[in-house]
Amino acid sequence: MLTVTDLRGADADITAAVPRAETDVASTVPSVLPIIERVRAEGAAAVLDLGERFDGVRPPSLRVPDETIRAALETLEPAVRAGLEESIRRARKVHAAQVPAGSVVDLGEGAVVENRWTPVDRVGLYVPGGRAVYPSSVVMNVVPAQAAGVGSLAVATPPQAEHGGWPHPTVLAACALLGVDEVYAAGGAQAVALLALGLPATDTGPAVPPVAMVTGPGNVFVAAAKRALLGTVGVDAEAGPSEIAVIADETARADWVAADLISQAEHDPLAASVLITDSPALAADVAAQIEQQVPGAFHEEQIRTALTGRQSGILLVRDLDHAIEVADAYAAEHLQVHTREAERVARRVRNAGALFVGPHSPVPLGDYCAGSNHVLPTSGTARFSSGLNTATFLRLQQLVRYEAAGLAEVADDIAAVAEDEGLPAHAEAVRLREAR
Ligand code: HSO
Ligand code: ZN
Repeated sequence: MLTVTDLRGADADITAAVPRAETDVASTVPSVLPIIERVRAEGAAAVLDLGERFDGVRPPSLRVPDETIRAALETLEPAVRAGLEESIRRARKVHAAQVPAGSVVDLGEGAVVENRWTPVDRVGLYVPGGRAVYPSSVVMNVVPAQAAGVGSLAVATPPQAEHGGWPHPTVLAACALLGVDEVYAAGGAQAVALLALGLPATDTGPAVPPVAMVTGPGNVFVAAAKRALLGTVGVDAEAGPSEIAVIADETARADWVAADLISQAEHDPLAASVLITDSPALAADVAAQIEQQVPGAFHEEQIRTALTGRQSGILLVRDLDHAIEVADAYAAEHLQVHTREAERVARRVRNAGALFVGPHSPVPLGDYCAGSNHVLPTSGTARFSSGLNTATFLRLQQLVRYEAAGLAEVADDIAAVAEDEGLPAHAEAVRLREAR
């Protein structure tokens, strides 16, 4: 199923060997603009009408009542509840450890600059409800926001015909476990507009204050709406299809590597699964294992499409140094390392959303219960960005506190540069204070 590309030759082009799937968000932006304008003009009625049109059901009310959220938690299967609770517990520990300390820097007598981290006031989280319903993603978005100290959190998630127009009950239950009680039955571009623009109070419902940031995965319409509203609100990165790369040598277990590659292919026909190995024998074993494991899989067709797509494949490399070079060029969302001295190899990799070290740290562990976050940079963006984390929801503010002596110390420096920039009023504002 997986195409083999031999990169062992001296003239092999690594960059060309790591092709990727692409979704075209830009061309979808024009189609979401009228939706955003309708929500701005008509408020809740527009969101409900659009839900009826796009999700096939009109929710009984836009805001999901507390009793509905509570009922969803009460009917949640105990094993799923326990799994989500463990996921939350571990994620809370890891994300609490990410809160930056801030600092006070003394630059001389009467000259202090403080670096202070301040949480965003209010965040809107989009939770998809179509092909993929992921309560685990509710955890991964809410936990860092709460760890950052975000005071107000609203969730929007599509109404579902099979649940009487309310959102998916496991998503509601996850909200309840996380202590989120403001949930709207809204999906797609209209949900992003609702969160970003807010709603005025009407006779049918109270006002919805606009959020400062919208985060969370979604389809191309959600991504386009976030792009269109960027600036009005802050947004997180656009999540592309899932990606897994595995660096493996001949010590790796082919059946485990194959299972890990299949696991992420199950997400999406455009998902990417890439094996990077210096062992032709392992490559052959993994390919054979895939042929054995895929038939009969629950998402067989989707997995086949993903594994045979041009975004997936086996890359044969000369040695582990070369493997690291290829992994860095690819900059996978998830990178597993199954080699001798796996940790030493992993520490040398620079570009990856998250690294999974050794045979007992498979990506599904990180998807649910490692404590790490599963919202990670895709499509090579790990070269310059991070996964969702506590700092995503924090702003760095600087408090500048200079006294007369501190200002006097740099007054001439300011004046010289300000005059040079042709901005004498800048110089004057400082000199005035010296003239006392
Ligand atoms: N692997 C996905 C996250 C996820 N997996 C959610 C299972 N549920 C992110 O790339
Ligand atoms: Zn996954």
